[in-house]
Amino acid sequence: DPYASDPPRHPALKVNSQRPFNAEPPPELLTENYITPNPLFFTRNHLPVPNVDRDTYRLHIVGPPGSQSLSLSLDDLYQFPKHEVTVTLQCAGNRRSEMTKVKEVKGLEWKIGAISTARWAGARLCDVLAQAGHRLSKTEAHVCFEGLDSDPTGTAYGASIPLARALDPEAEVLLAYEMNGQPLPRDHGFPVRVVVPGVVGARHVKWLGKVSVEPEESDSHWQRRDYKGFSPSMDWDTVDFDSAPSIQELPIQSAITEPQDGETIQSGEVTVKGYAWSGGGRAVVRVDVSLDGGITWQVAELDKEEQCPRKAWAWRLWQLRAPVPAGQKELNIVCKAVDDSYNVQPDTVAPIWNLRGVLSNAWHRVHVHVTP
Ligand code: MTE
Ligand code: MO
Repeated sequence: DPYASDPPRHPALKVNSQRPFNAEPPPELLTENYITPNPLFFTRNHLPVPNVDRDTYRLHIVGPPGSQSLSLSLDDLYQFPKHEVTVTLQCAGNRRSEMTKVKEVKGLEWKIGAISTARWAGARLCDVLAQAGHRLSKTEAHVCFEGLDSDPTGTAYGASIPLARALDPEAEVLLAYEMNGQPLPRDHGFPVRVVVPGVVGARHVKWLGKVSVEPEESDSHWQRRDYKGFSPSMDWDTVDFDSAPSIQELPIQSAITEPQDGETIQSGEVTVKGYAWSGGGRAVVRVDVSLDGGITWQVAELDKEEQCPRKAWAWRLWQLRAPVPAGQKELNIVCKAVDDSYNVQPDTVAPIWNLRGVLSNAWHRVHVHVTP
């Protein structure tokens, strides 16, 4: 059993698949803290967790002719300036279970918890690439990452990002060796993972073994044949994966973590809580909440953790305390967020349905009963 040496996990996690291990924190724990505690951080593994020895670990940096290849130990990596950044990581499949309700899709049934936030520390990728002699080239180029996890045929997890993002110090792409002040937990990439602020989780390659600069995107299955969005009209017989770009920055997203769907609440006052986040460093500027299915709206209060314009890498937690309208036996609570480019969420799922169930960011809806 290749999964026999997987690490122990927190019992509160909601498990979507045991082998490989995929799990999310329950909604009420998700927004209890701005920083997600490491044991509750959602986990998305495609393969068994590799056992990496910190002393013999080497990170290989390879590039085109003219650059220098490097083989870096963990101690070598510590010699680069240590950079820290708070980043929210979201899986492209977050909230896929809502798409399944419209029509079947292929993928894990994530609810609203395939998203978490941590304070990451490590070397900046731009500093490491500079040491290897990389400069921005005029031709389009990509930085490809390979994990040390692999399937029975020896194929490793891989993904890539554009070289321009990797070399931009303001983009703060990290080769991270710390998560919330601790060495990376095994499930989250020990000893080194990539952190690409504002970009879909799939590019944050864990158990990083190799970084290479290439003229093309990674030829990994997960870069070329997955994590892409399509028209609702596309099915598995007609889809052409080469016709769509790989997902990088993610669209505006929000969800309600409290109360939960089907819950019974007291009349009087209701407290609605949730998270909001947008990709590409776009800040959340507003969250609107409705108690009547989207007819009337109230503006939620955003948490005090502020976001830096153009570098809003982490989510914004929010809440609304509001009177329950007298005589209501049930409430249809809805939330939607707006980012600083005034991007909004679509109101329903059907128009954004896609066969892989990615980019699910319609208004989040929760139905609750009210006791008099
Ligand atoms: N890196 C490797 N090596 N193997 C993986 O399976 N999964 C990716 C990404 N990096 C993956 C990986 C996906 S799809 C996501 S959403 C994030 O890791 C999840 O990171 P987490 O498990 O730390 O939350
Ligand atoms: Mo993912």
